Amino acid sequence: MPRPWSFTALAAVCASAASVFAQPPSMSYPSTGYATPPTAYRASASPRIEPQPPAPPAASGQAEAVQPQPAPLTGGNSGLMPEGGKGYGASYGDGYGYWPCADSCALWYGRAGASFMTRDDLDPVWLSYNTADLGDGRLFTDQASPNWGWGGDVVLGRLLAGGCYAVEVGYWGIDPSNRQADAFDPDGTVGNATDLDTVFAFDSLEYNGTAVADFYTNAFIHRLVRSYEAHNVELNLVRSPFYGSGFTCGGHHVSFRWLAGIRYLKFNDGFEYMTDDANTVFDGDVNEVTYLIDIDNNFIGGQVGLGLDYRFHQVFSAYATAKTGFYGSHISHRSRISGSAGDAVVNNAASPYNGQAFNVNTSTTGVAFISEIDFGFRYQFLPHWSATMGYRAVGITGVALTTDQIPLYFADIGGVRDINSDGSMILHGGYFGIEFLY
Ligand SMILES: [Ca+2]
Ligand SMILES: [Ca+2]
Ligand SMILES: [Ca+2]
Repeated sequence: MPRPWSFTALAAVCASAASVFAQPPSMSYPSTGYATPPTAYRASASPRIEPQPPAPPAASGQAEAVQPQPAPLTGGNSGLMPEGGKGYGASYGDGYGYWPCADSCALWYGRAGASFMTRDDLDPVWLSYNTADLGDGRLFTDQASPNWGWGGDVVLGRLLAGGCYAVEVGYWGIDPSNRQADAFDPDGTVGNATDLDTVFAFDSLEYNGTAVADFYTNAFIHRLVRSYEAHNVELNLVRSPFYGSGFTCGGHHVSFRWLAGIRYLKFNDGFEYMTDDANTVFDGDVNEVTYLIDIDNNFIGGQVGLGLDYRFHQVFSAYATAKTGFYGSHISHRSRISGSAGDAVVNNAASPYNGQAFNVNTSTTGVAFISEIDFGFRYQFLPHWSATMGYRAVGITGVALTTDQIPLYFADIGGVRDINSDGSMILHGGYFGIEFLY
């Protein structure tokens, strides 16, 4: 692995190698169909080099030690860093980057891009109905089904051991805009037999001296607002890494990677079920009540993974990765029923929670599994640069979701404090980015 003080020597080696080798032997390429490479990478009119046995590492800094091997190109999970040669930058004769498997000048790689992802929705929860027809559900949670959202998607890797390993840190996240669904009085006239009501009894809860249920019954409007947010950070040790090909120096079109590391994933789930008993405008007046649930799931744990790379063309490759891990979770939860006049409170002398507010902040710890599959394609459009497009799906068990916290009996504050964290969900979607290796 090059040290900073040897950069100059290696750079000289690479530069001399680039002028010596026109292209790897034993390869034939179509004469058209590829973009003309930058002049800096175009080969000179050097003679074709006949196949050579693998050369020793270029530790001596001599040009003879950096001859490309005659092996065919392999995937190496990238079109960026082929194996074969021992001299970085040895040959870009046809606009392909024949990068070495080891002993490379390259130390860093990365990707900067964006993801466009969503979460799966749960079975719909029924919230509101028409008092004249119990079968006429007016509001369900899936009417505010999860949005798709954009987010950053970045990777930074440092090659180790001549490119055979890398330490890689990555981030992706999504923060979509909220979804909202409204339900109105079915016939437009509040106070008759055909009115808007909620399926929740709200039991003996009172808000501003009146039963909470009264604010939801014969209401002008019910509103549901749902939100979620996810952020993922990983630190992995990668064998035969993202761009590396140390594992595939023998030269195959198919290669494998493995990885092991740690992951932190934060998933927030938000839910607000609101009512307005005076008009259809939510402006904070005392006749408006909101039932809010907000949950932060934090997962941290170890994972292992396997990757498969397949180069099916000089500049096109495909890859797939599977990861799984075991996680500890820390979950914080809030449930609250309130309005501008304050919190709803239990008004039931027979209840152990009499007088307590329905405003609960609790947290818990647990365990979870997180697994991910990821596949995509890579197009190397310049020797140091690729464009990538892929799809990932992340499955999580042991997650606390808002709609799992709705109690059967609202006055049971103790039951509301207990967090139900046996849910599962999937985050999935596409991503794309520009990759580099230097
Ligand atoms: Ca009505
Ligand atoms: Ca009412
Ligand atoms: Ca209002």
